[in-house]
Amino acid sequence: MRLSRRHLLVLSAFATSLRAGEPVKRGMIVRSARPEDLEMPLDGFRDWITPLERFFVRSHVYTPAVDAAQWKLEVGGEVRNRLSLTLPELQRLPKVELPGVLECAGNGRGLFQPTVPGIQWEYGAVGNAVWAGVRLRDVLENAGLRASARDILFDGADLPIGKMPDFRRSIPVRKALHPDTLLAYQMNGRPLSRSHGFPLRAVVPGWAGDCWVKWVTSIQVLDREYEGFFMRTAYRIPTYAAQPGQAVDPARTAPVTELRVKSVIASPQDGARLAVGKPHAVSGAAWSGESPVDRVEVSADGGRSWFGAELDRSAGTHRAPGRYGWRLWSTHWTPPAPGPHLLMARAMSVSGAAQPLEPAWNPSGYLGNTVHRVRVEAGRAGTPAGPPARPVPAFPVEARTACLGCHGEDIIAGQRLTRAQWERELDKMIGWGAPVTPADRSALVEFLFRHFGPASHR
Ligand code: HEC
Ligand SMILES: Nc1nc2c(c(=O)[nH]1)N[C@H]1C(S)=C(S)[C@@H](COP(=O)(O)O)O[C@H]1N2
Ligand SMILES: [Mo]
Repeated sequence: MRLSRRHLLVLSAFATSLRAGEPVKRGMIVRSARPEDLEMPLDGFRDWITPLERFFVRSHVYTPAVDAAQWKLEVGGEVRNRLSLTLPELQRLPKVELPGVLECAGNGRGLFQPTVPGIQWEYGAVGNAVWAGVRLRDVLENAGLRASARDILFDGADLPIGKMPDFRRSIPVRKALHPDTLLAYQMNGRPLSRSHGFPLRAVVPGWAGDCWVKWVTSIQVLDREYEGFFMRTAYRIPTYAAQPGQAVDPARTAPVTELRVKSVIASPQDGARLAVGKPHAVSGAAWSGESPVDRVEVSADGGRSWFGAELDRSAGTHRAPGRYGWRLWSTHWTPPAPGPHLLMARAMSVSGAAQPLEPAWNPSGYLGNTVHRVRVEAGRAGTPAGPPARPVPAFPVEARTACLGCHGEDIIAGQRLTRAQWERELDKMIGWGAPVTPADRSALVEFLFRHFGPASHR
């Protein structure tokens, strides 16, 4: 057999990733190929521990390749002793292991109505892994916090693209000193992969993924909250009930912190055909920030009545879920009559929080936890016809020149935005360095709005 040069390149790239022990992601929903934003499909909610091959990826910029031999963790700011630690030095501290849910603050954004800009995640920007590393507290105690210490700022080895701000985030000292807050070097028993933050990442159990900084190289102890873009502008939610579709008052917003109670139905999936009069398994996963999941209930009648699901009975649950791992749940439901049926699942936490039936809207699409609804069809033969996938239209030359220098069409084609939202998106991208000429701007907005407007479906 003769192989072309292209084949050899592909094979050698594959061999390199195998040698480096990088898991090859399989069957993921690609929201953006580069930067890498990959979503886990719904059947991932059948696994108690999400395999690395299926774990979602959310990276604002390109994945850095960190050389572990050169790598150091610098600790400074409001401390008595500055530290500079190699990986083996860090690993001399006691090793701690815990299962925990990592969920992107924007998970569920793609379900928001009115639609909002950003990666259009539906359900799977979340996973449950076993994290292992050292307590952040142990590192901070070695450095010696000064009385002025308020927030802990993480920076990673990733570099901004164009003129975008660097991804840096801070968490309050109270959360940083919690014994379950880690600097992890392992995920599911293996060294962190490149996509997930090799060689070191923050693990902030119960808090949204944006706090879980990857590729950490620097920890600065601040006497205040960090004031960069990813604290002051991004990752903020209104502290009051926002009006759907309306701008919020920036003065009345706060950083996203704790995750909300949530459950997702893994099986059956939307459009499934179920036999009438036979019991069918209904199952999924549930999690809930810092307060554990108390129970999960299922409704098959539009929410008029609810019945309890069993926790942790599903196959694959071999160990205690811990305080921050998700819980697999399952129950059975027998379709009483032919026709369409609506299945819903809602989780409640020990603290008394319940998943809402009606969505709570916010302009950046954060912390969406509306009750998951699955439409099934009882008693009819044949395979369901899903909506045909719409092909991505050809980008005109001005869009290719202005927009495809840093990322592909995918991140753009996933959006469903109004003209005003596209105008704001263009301002943001121009600020980051997109070469949009004033003469081309209105044609560009028209193109984007016509193909990727609020009513477009993909
Ligand atoms: C200088 C590099 C650069 C150029 C040029 C650029 N973008 Fe982006 N864009 C980015 C980066 C980086 C991201 C990912 C940001 C993130 O994940 O936080 C992004 C994300 C996006 C998103 C997702 C939503 C968001 O705000 O994160 C949209 C939509 C988008 N770009 C549209 C465009 C359009 C339209 C153009 C052309 C006018 C364009 N981009 C040109 C760098 C660029
Ligand atoms: N340095 C750095 N850390 C980061 C990010 C990033 O872009 N750069 N993305 C954050 C966000 S928004 C999320 S949701 C999680 C995703 O982690 P994962 O890719 O391992 O699933 O990493 C966080 N840590
Ligand atoms: Mo995120």
